This record gives sequence, C-alpha cells and structure tokens, in this order.
Amino acid sequence: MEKLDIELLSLPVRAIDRPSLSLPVLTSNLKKHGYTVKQHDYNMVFQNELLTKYNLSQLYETIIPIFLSTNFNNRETYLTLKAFYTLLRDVKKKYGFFSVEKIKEKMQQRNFDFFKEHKEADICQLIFSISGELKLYFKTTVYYCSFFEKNQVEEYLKNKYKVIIDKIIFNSPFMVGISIMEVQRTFSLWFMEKLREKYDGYILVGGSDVSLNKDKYLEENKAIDFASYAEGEYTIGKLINKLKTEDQDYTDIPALIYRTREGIKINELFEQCSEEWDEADYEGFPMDLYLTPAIQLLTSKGCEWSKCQFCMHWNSYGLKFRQKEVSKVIDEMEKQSQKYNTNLFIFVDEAISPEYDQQIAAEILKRSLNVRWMQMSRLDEGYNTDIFRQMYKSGCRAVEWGQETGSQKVLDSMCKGTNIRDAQRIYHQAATNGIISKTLMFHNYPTESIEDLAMSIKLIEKNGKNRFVKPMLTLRHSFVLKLGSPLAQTGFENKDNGIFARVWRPASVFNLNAKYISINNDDKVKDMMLGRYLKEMKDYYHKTRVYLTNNEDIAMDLVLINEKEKGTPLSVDVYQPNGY
Ligand code: B12
Ligand code: SF4
Repeated sequence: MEKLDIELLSLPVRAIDRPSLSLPVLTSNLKKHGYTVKQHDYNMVFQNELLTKYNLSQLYETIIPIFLSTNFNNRETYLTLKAFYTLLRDVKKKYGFFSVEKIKEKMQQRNFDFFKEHKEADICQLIFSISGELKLYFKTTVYYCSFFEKNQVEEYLKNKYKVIIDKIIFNSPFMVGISIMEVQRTFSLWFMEKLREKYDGYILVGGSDVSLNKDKYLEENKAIDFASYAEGEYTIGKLINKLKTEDQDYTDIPALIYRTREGIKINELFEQCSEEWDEADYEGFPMDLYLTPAIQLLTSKGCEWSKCQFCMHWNSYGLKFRQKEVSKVIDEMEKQSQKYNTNLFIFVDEAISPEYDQQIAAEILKRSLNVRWMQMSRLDEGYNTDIFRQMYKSGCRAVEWGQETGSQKVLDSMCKGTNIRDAQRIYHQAATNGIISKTLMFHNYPTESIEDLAMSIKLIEKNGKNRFVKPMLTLRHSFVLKLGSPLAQTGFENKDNGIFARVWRPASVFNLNAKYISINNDDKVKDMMLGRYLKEMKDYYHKTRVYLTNNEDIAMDLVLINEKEKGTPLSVDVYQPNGY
C-alpha cells in the first residue's frame, strides 16, 4: 500500500449547513502535485452524531448539568451554559429530541417540503441554534474529558476522539495537517495533544487562525511541529519533500513557521506565491451529511479595496489581490452542480465588483445553467438596475452587503469608500429586481456617537420593514478591535489619535481582540437604544414568521427560495422583496 503523505483534518466547531473550502482546495492542489492525501471533516461527523435523540438526551440529562454544577461560581460561563440547557429543555418539551433527529435526516436527504408545517420549520431553525451552542459543548468538554474517564461518565466525545486517533494511527500518514479557524482553536489544540501521545509523525497546522496568531501556535503547543500561515499550497508539498530528504534547512519554504535552536522562525510568503487556486475536491468529505446541498465558490483572493481600517480579512491569503477568469469559476460551478446534484452556490469572496458580477451573470446565462446563487459584496456605486436584472435572471437571489453603519461620518472614518446614498439606491434597485439584500452592520465603532447609532437603527428599521433588506439581526454585535488591523495599530502607536481614550492588549495568548475605551464613551445610552431596537425587530420578524438566517445557516436563504420557486407552500416567510 502506498504510504499516505498527509491526512488533513477539520475539527469542531464550524457551521454545518455546507462544507468549507479550506481543505478541499488544498487537497486538490496536493493531488495535482502527486501527493497522497486524505481529508476528513470531523466537525460535520461529530455534530451529525450529536444531533440524535440519544446524544441530545445525554447532553441534556447528564453532561450540561455536570457543567452547570461545577461552574456555579463562574458567573459568565454558568449563564451561557444555562442558556444552552434552557434551549435543550424547551426543544425536548415542545418537540422531543427524536423530531430533531428526523428533521435533520430529512434535510440530509434534501427533502425540504417539511417547510409546509410550522412545527417542522421551527425544528429546523432550532437545529441550527443547537449546532451554534455545540461550540460551547466542545469547548467545555475538552476540559472535562479526563474527569469523564475517571468517573466513568457515559459521554460522546470521550470515546469518539480515541476512535479518530486510532484511525490516524492505522492510516499512518507521514504528516497530519489540521485546519484551524478561530472557532476551532480550543478543540484542535486539545486534540493535537492527545494525538501526539500516540502518533509520532509530523503535525502541521494552518488556516485563518494560524495566519493571524502565527508563532503563538508553536510557542504554546509542543505537540505541533510546524505551522504555516496564509495559503497552504506553497508550504505543504515543499515541507513534505524537505522532511523526506532529511534536509533541515527550511529557509526556502514560503510562509513556514518552525523551531530552530535560536527560537521560532517565520519565513516570508515570497512574492512569487500568487498562483491560481484549484477547484475544490471534496473527496473524503461527508457530502450527504451537510444540512443543505449548497457549495461555496471563490472568484478572487484578497480585497481590491483593502482600505477599511478595522479589517483583517486579507490575512489568510497571499500578497496580492487575484481574480480567476470567470469562465473557470463557472466551469467549477457546472462541475460541482453535476457531481453533487445541487443548484445552490455561495460565493465567499471578500467582495465581488459590479463588473465581475455582470460577467458571472452573462456566463451562467450563456450556458443556460439553472442555478441559484448568493454572494458577499461592497455597496459599490457601480451597481445599477441593469446589473441586478441580469444577476436575477442568472439565478442570483441574495447579496450580503458590508454596510457596517448608517452614518456617513462613521463610514468615512472607517475608510470604507462607500456612501449612504448609493447604499439606499442599491437596496431599492436590488429589491425591485427580486434580490434580497442582507445587511451586515455592527454598533459601537469607536468614532460612533449616539446620533450615528440612531442613524444606523433608522436605516435598518426603515429598509427592513419595507422589505428592501433582510436583516441578520443586524447591529446585534458590538465592534471588535482586531489586533493587527490598521485601526488597532493607530490606537497602540499614536497616543493622541483622537479616537481612543485607552487601548490595551487581550490577556490571553491567542485572543486577537484588543480592548478599548473610545473618546465617545456613551455605552449605557447605546445599550438602551440597542436593547429596544433588537427587541422590537425580534418580535416583528418572529410574529411575521420570517426565517432570519445567521452565520450558522446562511445557505437556508437559498434552500427556501429554491423550495418556494419549486412550488412548495412554505410556513415561513423567506422575506424576498415585495412582488417576488
Ligand atoms: C466564507 C467565510 C465564512 C462563511 C463560511 C465559513 C465556512 N464554514 O466555510 C461564514 C459566513 C459562515 C463564516 C462564518 C464565520 N466566520 Co468567516 N470567513 C469566511 C471568509 C470570508 C472566507 C473563508 C474561505 O472559505 N476562504 C477560502 C479558503 C480556500 O481559504 P482558507 O479557508 O483561508 O484556507 C486557506 C488557508 O487558510 C490555508 N489553510 C487552511 N487550512 C489549512 C490547513 C493546513 C494544514 C495548512 C498548512 C494551511 C491551511 O490554505 C487554504 C488554501 O489556500 C474568511 C475571510 C478570509 N478571506 O479568509 C472569513 C474568516 C475565516 N471568518 C472568520 C470568523 C471570525 C468567522 C465567524 C467566527 C464570525 C462570527 N463571529 O460568527 C463565523 C464562524 C461560523 C462557523 N461556525 O463556521 C475569521 C476567522 C479569524 C480567525 N482567527 O480564524 C475570518 C478569517 C475573517 C476575519 N478576518 O475576521 N465565515
Ligand atoms: S471590510 Fe471588506 S471591503 Fe473593507 S477592506 Fe475588508 S474585505 Fe475589503
């Protein structure tokens, strides 16, 4: 049997509505260069098994109560655990855990006509809420695993992780590569320590969180041999080759982070690392377990604008903004559509320009593909009625816009490069052409005054109630100052910056969220305004049975529109614009 070069893993916790792109893109590249590779999405596998009557009952009856009783004095953790417990209690009482398992299975069979019934539609939303709360379960369980073992508490994870490690030992790969995004960090770090006890091959980590935290991964965790920031394509193959020749000079491997006698070294991501990325290869991923058939596509890497002061998005990619030829992107769409029997696609670029959107629409129409798609974008002035009309015709049904705030003054201080007048025009034009606009906004940017927040609330209330936009409980999140962003740099380097009264670094090692007090310190009044707005919005959308999606279930927007267009009577409102 040919020895496996690398086994790539994605561990809890990530969204389960669709597969992520990170490992499938790497797998494709590694195979192209002749490496033997296996990939697994254990996040999906674990969550699928937890979302069953047996395991949900165990969580509700035994595990969460243990967490609660041992965290009684730890107020913050206790309250979040209590919220999870209450959610499970309500689900059990109202619907029973068996219904959760059944609806999950229907979704996996792509049988969504249960949306006819109120009760079943509610259960679907609750599945995503439970999945969101499982973050807390995984994060907490890793600290309790030895307690569960010692006290022989019957628990899912304590048995499961060993099975996974045994499988790795059986496959005996030359290297294990773990993909880590912020939400996967705690579990992945713990898992690697357990893996190290049995596995003597190389352990490599990469992904968006490693791109931001870089050397901290090697500093803090002896189980890891190597880390790699930005795009793994430039690092993994070269590293495997080098290790196989036992050459220990790693200086020519781009973006590699490694230990030397003098300390941890971080190699540069050399200029030439700007190749095109490969089509995703999902072999090994449990494609029939994801809760929707939606597939992600990427047309570009990086952001053409790249000026927003708060943003760190370009970090996981190489040096330059790059864009694929539109025909190649639509080739991938066509292939994935046939291979996975789906017509639902989500573009996950930082932003797509109006001109490129026009090309996407034209290419889809040229090939007469019957697809439904959505994307994320900037409120660029170039969008107009003609473009939206073409986009709709080609199957676009929703755009997530980076609105950020309803105040021009705050937008300007962010260097967002967009304006409120265009935004309003775009929402109107998109809506009259059938496209749902989803607005991403946060509150408490350090230059935001009470009047600015009032403008944000007004913008979203007005457009929300007119069906020009579909909120994602917009404004709920407070602004997070990310270390490494231009704004954080201003805060730390320029004492008289006119924005911050005080800035300080996070206390824990991997935390990238700096703390701050802005000069406009109006937190209490803002909290009151937001509390009222959020309650009103929540009540309004709840009463009108609007299915609001969030980061856990974005793909459901497409699923529901698809069902509606197929003629399934829906018990929920997808919140398409009036007339659609
Ligand atoms: C699409 C996207 C989403 C989507 C889909 C996520 C998914 N499940 O796939 C949605 C909207 C759901 C989402 C949600 C969130 N996201 Co998001 N998201 C992105 C985005 C825009 C693109 C990610 C992507 O698919 N890129 C394409 C693939 C091919 O690139 P990649 O994943 O980076 O992989 C490459 C490298 O990282 C590397 N690599 C990856 N794995 C490995 C492994 C090894 C061994 C090696 C060597 C290399 C390597 O090589 C890969 C190929 O080049 C990024 C921003 C960005 N530009 O990266 C943010 C980003 C990943 N998201 C982020 C965050 C914080 C979130 C949320 C936690 C936000 C929130 N508070 O709710 C949630 C988490 C939800 C969840 N439970 O999954 C952060 C992560 C920061 C961090 N420290 O990790 C990012 C980087 C944005 C940012 N800078 O703030 N997100
Ligand atoms: S917030 Fe969006 S538009 Fe602004 S720099 Fe970041 S990715 Fe680009």
